Amino acid sequence: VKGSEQICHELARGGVADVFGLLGDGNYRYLPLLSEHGIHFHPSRHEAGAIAMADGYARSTGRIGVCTVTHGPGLTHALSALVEVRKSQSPVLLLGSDTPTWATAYSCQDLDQLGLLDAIGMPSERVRVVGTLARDLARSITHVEDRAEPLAMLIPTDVQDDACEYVPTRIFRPTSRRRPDDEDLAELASLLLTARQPLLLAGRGAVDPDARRSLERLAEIAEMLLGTTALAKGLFAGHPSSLGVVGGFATPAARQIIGQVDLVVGFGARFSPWTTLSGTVFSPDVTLVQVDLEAAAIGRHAPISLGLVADVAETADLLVGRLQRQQANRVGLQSQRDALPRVDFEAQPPFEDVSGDGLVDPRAVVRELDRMLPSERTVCLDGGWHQSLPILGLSCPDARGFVFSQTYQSVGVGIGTAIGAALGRPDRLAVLVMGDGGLSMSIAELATAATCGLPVVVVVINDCAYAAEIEGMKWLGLPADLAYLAELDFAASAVTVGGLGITVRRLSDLDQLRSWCAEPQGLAVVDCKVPCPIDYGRGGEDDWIEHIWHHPRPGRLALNAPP
Ligand SMILES: Cc1ncc(C[n+]2csc(CCOP(=O)(O)OP(=O)(O)O)c2C)c(N)n1
Ligand SMILES: [Mg+2]
Repeated sequence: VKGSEQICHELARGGVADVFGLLGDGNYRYLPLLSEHGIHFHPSRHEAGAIAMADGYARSTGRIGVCTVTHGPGLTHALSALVEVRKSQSPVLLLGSDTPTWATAYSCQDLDQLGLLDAIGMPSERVRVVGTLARDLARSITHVEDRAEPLAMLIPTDVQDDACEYVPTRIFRPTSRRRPDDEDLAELASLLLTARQPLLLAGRGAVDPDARRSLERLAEIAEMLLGTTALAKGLFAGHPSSLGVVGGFATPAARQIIGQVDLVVGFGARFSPWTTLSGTVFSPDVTLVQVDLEAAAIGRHAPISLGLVADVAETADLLVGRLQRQQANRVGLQSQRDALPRVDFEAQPPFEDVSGDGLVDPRAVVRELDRMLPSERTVCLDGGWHQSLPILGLSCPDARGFVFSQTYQSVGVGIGTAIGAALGRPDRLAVLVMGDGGLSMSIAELATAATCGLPVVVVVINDCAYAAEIEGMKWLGLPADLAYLAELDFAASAVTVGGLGITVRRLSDLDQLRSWCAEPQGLAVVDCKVPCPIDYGRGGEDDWIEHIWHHPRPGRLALNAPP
């Protein structure tokens, strides 16, 4: 059996139903065969889009996202999206390729791809002979699923052409959940029993319905407040003890409570500068505990008093059992939940509407969208000054309904993730909020969105600027003229690719989207003409941007490292 066919067999056996990619001689040997194996191929228009599609698919479904690009330029095009995948530890398998094993380093598309992938920290392998291909592929699928981290597998073109006897590989899937150390568990239980106001903080490592149930049960028994990192927004949606997102994207009401807690137990949360605002979001004497599957992640960003290297759901279940057996009550007997002010901590913060003169306030747009769009939605975002809008203004049904693809802060990957989410969760409407700079950078994928077969809404916060850079340049006292852009008509771009284009200069223009929502089909681009720059009422140390883009001020830098 030829290598190209073995690839299809192994993907099908691994349960892969969808593959995202862009054609080239590195993958056209097997892409036409996928459909015979019941696998759908979803083409992108740029390789970064293909990676982002797999990423959005993986995050919105919890399943492995598989993508493929050709070697050389295909891989170099894909890089920024790949770094995002790597930094977010998204379960994405990249099926790369390579020039034939006999090619010289002077072949035109030859490149030290393993070196390149190594430089971005991406685990990667190169298949050497067809005899190991099936096994290598089966291993790589289990690796991505088991470790919940990406992997690149490079398959040279001659290996795809070669043939050998095909022996289907037995696929080994881990079943047991890693248990925490007993002593650590006892210590955590006693911390919980003596805490005055404990907070359970869930991160991306806890984004799973199974883990959510266990964590909510623990919060109930141990009377903990609930919060999430930005990446896990929506995990506790609607829960009465939920404060929503903790950190730079917390609502003002939630932030007040967060500043008072004395114990934070992070489950699959890594206390990044976004979550802690470089250490300033919690009170100075707070105790931090971290539960994470990866030992090296404990204490990476913040000083941790106790670290448990274990499965989050398993740890929560064991804690519940222990607390129940001890029949112990916390000292602060009064339920924290009852003591909370009666406000919706996750509601969009109040703002002064600055709409007028043919421009709309994007916060008003988002508020309207939140009411209008079906609640079964996947909210996706991109990077820029506008980035907080969907986080603070759009609710999502659960954590899989929120795709935060901005760990690397690479502008332009959002559209790919939205298309991947649309394909992965056809029961939910994919909604993307992005800037005019980000969309012009990745505009090729509007065509992909229009033809992917599922509805996608792209809301453009069109301020004719790289607004985030205006703020950054102003901060340094520099003229910001270069950060202003010519006005583009994105509604017209949508029409060009066969989608619906809506230009929004006043809120009533959104009525067209309301009609579209009755029976959503294809691509809808909502081009919102907004003032620039908008003062979102942030600034200084309270601003999330301060903790990501600007260099930390001396004295506060200890916690400032990538999320
Ligand atoms: C790939 C990439 N290029 C450049 C940047 C620098 N950058 C950060 S935000 C930003 C502005 C993005 O403009 P837009 O999408 O319109 O969002 P806005 O800030 O205007 O809301 C730029 C250029 C980046 N983060 N990523
Ligand atoms: Mg802009």
